[in-house]
Amino acid sequence: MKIEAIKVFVCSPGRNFVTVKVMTDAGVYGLGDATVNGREMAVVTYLEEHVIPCLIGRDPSNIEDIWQYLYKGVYWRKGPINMAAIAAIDMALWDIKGKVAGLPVYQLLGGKSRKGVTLYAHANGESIADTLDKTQVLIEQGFKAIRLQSAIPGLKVTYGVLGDKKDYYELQGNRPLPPEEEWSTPKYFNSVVELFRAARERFGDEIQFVHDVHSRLTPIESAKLGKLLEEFNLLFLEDASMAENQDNFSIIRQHTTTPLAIGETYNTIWDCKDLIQNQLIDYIRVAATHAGGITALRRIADFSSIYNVKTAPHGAPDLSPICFAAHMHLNIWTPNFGIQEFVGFGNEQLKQIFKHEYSVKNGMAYMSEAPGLGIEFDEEAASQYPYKRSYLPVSRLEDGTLWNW
Ligand code: CS2
Ligand code: MG
Repeated sequence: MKIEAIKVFVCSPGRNFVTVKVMTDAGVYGLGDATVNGREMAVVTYLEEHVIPCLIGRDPSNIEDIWQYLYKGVYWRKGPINMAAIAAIDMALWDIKGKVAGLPVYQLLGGKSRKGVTLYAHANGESIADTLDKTQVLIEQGFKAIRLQSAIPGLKVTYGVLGDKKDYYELQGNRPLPPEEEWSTPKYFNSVVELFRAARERFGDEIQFVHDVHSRLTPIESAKLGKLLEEFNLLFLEDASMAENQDNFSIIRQHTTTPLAIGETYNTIWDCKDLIQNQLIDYIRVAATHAGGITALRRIADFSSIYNVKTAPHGAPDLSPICFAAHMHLNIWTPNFGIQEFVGFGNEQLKQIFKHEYSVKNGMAYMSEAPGLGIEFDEEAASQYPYKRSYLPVSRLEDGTLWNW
């Protein structure tokens, strides 16, 4: 079997997604997600101009060799654009291999290690009360783990909070230039601890809570927050500090037992090796799309399993259902799986384009037994929603200093 052609599709059913389709001379094809939020066309060009020409004619069954060829062969290794391109090809090759074998990809990884995949959902509110009301709805839907993000009094906009937008797609999909958002750590500290105190008072100790700091604090600020939140027993505090400096987490770890999660902005095992082997974190959150695909995440999961670190793959609205499918196969197999972030299967347009049989019940996701990744991409439906440039916001402190969004 040989790779005959590779097509890249960009569609915008509310927000942009980059989808790769690898076609073989045997008529079997595979799908991959290459979406890098706010820089989608960089990946498209990288794939079309630099990656695809090297793959035509190769044997798609040689997944590992192709991964090594694309990773080491570029010389300029790592980075979000490069690794998203590799990831999409990798996911598609696993999809093909599963279809040829007549098996869902998880069977090729080692079979099921659990009945279903535990999810955590998002509760975002304009106030603490609104956030808790949204939490109540999710609990009634059966979720046992919920991420709480609440608007910060005194700030016009807060990360994760929808404001007047109806969903994440409306929030993320229409930013012709990067919107500027204000951040104030003091104002954040004035409300974040109260959020979790109120949540524990209202919901008791059974529900698991997570919180995403989104890299906005310095290590000692994160250490303070971790200590203040210890009494509320979070499942984890995510992106507690800037991810580039893995040493940040040595400082945080000395001061608090609140579990730490990081990884959505990492692109290779090298970005998180020290955190994992020094047990400075408890959950690694790398995403198949941003960290090199199934082949790469399998390696990171195995490495993490030696150091008591669980996987908690990133599952934001800017990762396509193809990435969710890849995560499902990894999550059902990974012995040290922790939890999967879940923001729903998307809006109605998304459901027209990406079709699958994954299901969610009582806060758990259940596998599709279809061969390969178990997801289909409707090119005709996708063509109804052409690419529309959109950016992530940038953040500034109240004095205008550019900060971490
Ligand atoms: C967030 C993401 O879900 C999360 O944990 O950090 O929504 C993140 O803001 C987006 O992926 C950025 O594109
Ligand atoms: Mg995050």
